[in-house]
Amino acid sequence: MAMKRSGMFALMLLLLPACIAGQGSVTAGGWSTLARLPNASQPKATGASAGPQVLNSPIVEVQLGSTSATSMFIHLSSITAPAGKVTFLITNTDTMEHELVGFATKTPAGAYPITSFEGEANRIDEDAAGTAVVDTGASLPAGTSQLLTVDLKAGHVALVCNLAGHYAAGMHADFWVY
Ligand SMILES: [Cu+2]
Repeated sequence: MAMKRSGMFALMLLLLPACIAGQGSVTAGGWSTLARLPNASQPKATGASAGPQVLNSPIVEVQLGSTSATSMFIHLSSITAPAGKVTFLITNTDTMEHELVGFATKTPAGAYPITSFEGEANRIDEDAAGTAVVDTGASLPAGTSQLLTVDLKAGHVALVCNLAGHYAAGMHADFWVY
């Protein structure tokens, strides 16, 4: 009995790399006792059981960061997306916190007056900026990422980081939904 158990354990260890690789199933290796029916088709490479999950919405990669204390950026992998669900993969590449907020508005992202918000100077007034359609909520700590899927209507979105001083340092980007 003890021998059999250790044998099973060894077998599981052997199988482990195949599981980690995640490509296909172990039965595809040919040592399964189940015979494949002649007309059985290969499983389609879609769906949850076929490796990494595929997001159906288009993905826009967003990089938040800075090159100096007064020069900060929002970089986008695409400045457009079709209307509907859009997933933003937001990465804070910096050593400080950043956030991402997007307003549905005709105002160009860089054209907001810098006033104050929530009692803090050197921010734009989010209450007057338009409807918030993108919002990371809390700030992203340095070196972290966040996936954010939102449903967007056609039009212009002004993306900003509105932590004090960050908008003035350049953290604004225009985005268009068509
Ligand atoms: Cu910022």
